[in-house]
Amino acid sequence: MYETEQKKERVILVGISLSDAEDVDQSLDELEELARTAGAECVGRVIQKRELIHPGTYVGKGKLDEIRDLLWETEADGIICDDELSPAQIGNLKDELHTKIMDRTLLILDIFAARASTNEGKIQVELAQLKYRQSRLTGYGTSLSRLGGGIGTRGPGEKKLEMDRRLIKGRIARLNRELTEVKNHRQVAREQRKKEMLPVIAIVGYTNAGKSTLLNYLTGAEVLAENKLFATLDPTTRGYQLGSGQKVLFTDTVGFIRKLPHHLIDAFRSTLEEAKYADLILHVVDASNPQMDEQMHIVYETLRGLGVQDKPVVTVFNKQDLLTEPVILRDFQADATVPISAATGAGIDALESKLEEVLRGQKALVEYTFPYKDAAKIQLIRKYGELLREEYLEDGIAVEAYVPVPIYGKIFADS
Ligand SMILES: Nc1nc2c(ncn2[C@@H]2O[C@H](COP(=O)(O)OP(=O)(O)OP(=O)(O)O)[C@@H](O)[C@H]2O)c(=O)[nH]1
Ligand SMILES: [Mg+2]
Repeated sequence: MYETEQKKERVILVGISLSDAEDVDQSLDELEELARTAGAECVGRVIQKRELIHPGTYVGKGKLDEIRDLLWETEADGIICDDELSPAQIGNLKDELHTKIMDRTLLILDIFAARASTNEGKIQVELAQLKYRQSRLTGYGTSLSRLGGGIGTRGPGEKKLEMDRRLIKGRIARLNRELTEVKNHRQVAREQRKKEMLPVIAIVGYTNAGKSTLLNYLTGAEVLAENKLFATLDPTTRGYQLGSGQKVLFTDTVGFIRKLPHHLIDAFRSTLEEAKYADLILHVVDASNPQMDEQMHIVYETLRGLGVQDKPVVTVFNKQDLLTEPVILRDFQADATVPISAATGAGIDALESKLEEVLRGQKALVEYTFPYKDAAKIQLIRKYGELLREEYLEDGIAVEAYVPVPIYGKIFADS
């Protein structure tokens, strides 16, 4: 994903095991994947069991010696800690280890910087990066231009972030203004969609679960789907007609990950909040991933953090084609679950029926005989709802249909 005009950075991963050891291994596997995505090579791992993260140096004194030796042995260029470091921790680690100090947040910001393609995405990433850096310049020296290359120096659109502390404040203010404008646009677009009365289905899930692949399969959208973390940053919305004729809008958006940096959540709030305005959440789970349960948990936690609650959820257990042995597929937080493969199309019909069923639950059932003069109302039902039965009787047209609640109100407003 990056031009490798410079040699790959060699890094050592450092993690803290606060509770069980298995957890930290999984987290470091993911950190390694992130590092690889950012173009670095992992040459070692150091894990420390501690009750608390060391407030001064992240790890304890003994571990610092171990890291120092490993740095020397492997000739690594730096370390990446699995949690976000405080400015003081960065400074102290730098003094102790004399190497480049990075953390999970920096890594994720770096990947986002390379991924952002729309104007909105670029503004959001740069804003998150500057906020992260603003308080940490001491760890790097006073100017970012002394950083050299590699992880942590990339800006959106391959622009290098070279900026002085004094300039950062002004730049942040400007980006904030631009972002407000973009948010207004997004709001207008949302209003427009609302007018169309189409149910909106937000596709959410852990990064790399197959969200974009599913959107592409369903709607023929050409969203980049890649076996890389955070392939999608910008929301894409596409119309689609479910089997029953019900038209819907699908929105694909940025994936979630554990310890998603709060700078990013803040900056990307308007993007992430797409789910908040949806009528239904389509939760995509990579059922072939051994960490599936943990990932589902993180998705729900993140949704809660964004204030997305009390919405109907349909969970798809994706990548069924990769399962060699039966796996228990359960999601107690979902209204329905469907096993699918977005790659082969298996289970997609069942998914559509489930979506219809759940959407129908949000609609009002109309069972009514309309006088012939009200034929226009039946047009309305046909356009926005799902007409189940229509019978031309002597005294009018007998109709049985599901319609969105606002349309229901319209139909019966004056009868
Ligand atoms: N075998 C198999 N691979 C799949 C399936 N669905 C998705 N993939 C692969 O999984 C990888 C990730 O898919 P994406 O659609 O990019 O995942 P995403 O959830 O959009 O990921 P981000 O945008 O990074 O959050 C790609 O390499 C897909 O080809 C599936 O059903 N079976
Ligand atoms: Mg995607």
